[in-house]
Amino acid sequence: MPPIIWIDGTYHDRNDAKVSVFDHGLLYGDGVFEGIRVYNRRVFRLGQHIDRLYASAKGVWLEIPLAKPAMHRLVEEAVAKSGLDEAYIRLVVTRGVGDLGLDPRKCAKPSIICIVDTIQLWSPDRYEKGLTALTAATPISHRESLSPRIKSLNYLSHIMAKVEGIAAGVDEVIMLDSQGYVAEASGMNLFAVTNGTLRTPPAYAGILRGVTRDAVIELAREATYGVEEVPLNRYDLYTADEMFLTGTAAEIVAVTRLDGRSIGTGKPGPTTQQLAKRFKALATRGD
Ligand code: PXG
Repeated sequence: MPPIIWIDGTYHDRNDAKVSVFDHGLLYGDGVFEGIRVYNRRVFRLGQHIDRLYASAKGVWLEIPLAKPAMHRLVEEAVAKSGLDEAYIRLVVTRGVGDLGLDPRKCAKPSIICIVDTIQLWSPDRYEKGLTALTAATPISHRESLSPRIKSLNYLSHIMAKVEGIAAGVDEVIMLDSQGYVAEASGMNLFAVTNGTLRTPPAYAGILRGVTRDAVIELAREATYGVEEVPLNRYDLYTADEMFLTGTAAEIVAVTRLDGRSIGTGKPGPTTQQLAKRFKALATRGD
């Protein structure tokens, strides 16, 4: 019965699935994670998620005590055990138990956690009407501070941005990078559509390279849309015909109002709708 929770080799019930207060994942946000979807009992792009997890770990000098093929098997086994057709997987690797100092060498062994559960998405009316958003004053972290390409356990800047959105009564926030270019939403990548061309910030510039973002770029090219990975300003969003966000949890969702301006017609546009349909087909097909 879900949730299925696996910690360092043992399955646990929700009530006894616990980590130590000396785990540096808790004490310092020292660790990495992935959020992954299951459609029709098949894990969507597990290979890409596992590659990103190991790259994030490498980026923070953390060696995952499990080889990639074994991590693959662990996730597949946990999903099978859940019996869920549609699910959300949270894979977490923490630095492990250490002392109260921040030295990671004091942590004997990283902990691996795998949770399989269901997920609450935006309500259906948000997909129909699109989201409202504002530009947050909180920027994403500088690429040479904590690289936004690392999916780390430290999400405080994204949470602070989210709090700005909550305080202002909008659904989502758009975050800028430290140079003022448009970067991403609180847990989603962003696209602007102008004259049939999709534009999205370049992944190497220091944003999370989303698995959904990559899939949408492939689908858009298949559908003969132009796709450009270019630095974007807020002006490019304000003047776009359509704008949408992509993420594992949300899939594809339109933004129809940003900083008090209507984007395009103020309704989810045809390109967004078409790509959302194509994404659903791809995800349920499972490749
Ligand atoms: N940017 C950031 C900062 C993210 O955290 C994405 C983009 C989209 O990437 P994927 O690979 O999912 O297409 C993410 C996604 C949530 C949530 O509740 C989302 C993420 C992490 C934690 C929670 O929506 N990551």
